[in-house]
Amino acid sequence: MKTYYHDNRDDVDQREPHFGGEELTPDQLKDIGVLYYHCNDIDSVDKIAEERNYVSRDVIQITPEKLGGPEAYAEKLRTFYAEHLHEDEEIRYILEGEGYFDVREKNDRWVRCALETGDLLILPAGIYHRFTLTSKDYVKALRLFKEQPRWVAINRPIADDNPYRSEYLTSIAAN
Ligand code: KMT
Ligand code: NI
Repeated sequence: MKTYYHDNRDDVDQREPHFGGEELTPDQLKDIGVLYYHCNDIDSVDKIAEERNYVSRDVIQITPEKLGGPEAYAEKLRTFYAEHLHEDEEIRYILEGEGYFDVREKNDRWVRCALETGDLLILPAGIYHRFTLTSKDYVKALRLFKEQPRWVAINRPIADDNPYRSEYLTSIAAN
């Protein structure tokens, strides 16, 4: 995985790299509660799932064909790319293909996490983020979840008042 500041250019397709010129270290990610692992096999994923009490999982495959054509695909891309948060951790393990998760750092700048096969990313509850596929338009990812996942995306700014947002901000305040 590569992690860097987003260039914030909105005249360029969201699926392009948007490299802003400055990379971040895993420690800088950890400071905002984002964890990253590279798992070469499913056993290492199972271990993380077990440690964090994830009991269920499913596989999501995103391509224009799977979604029923370019228009439905474009609509899906827009939905994923709306800035939002969840009341649960979001864990994604890339089985095939690529994707970008953008997360907000402390000064509200976008940080782009470029994920490839074998990358596993954990986003804490309450962090503002968004997702896009890359120009390859293909990703197959494993989603881990607990019994009753609170996966509803709550968009910004409605989520500003969400208790999980406050809790998250408190958790990273000392870093
Ligand atoms: C999300 O919550 O944005 C997603 O699940 C994106 C697809 S998983 C790589
Ligand atoms: Ni999300």
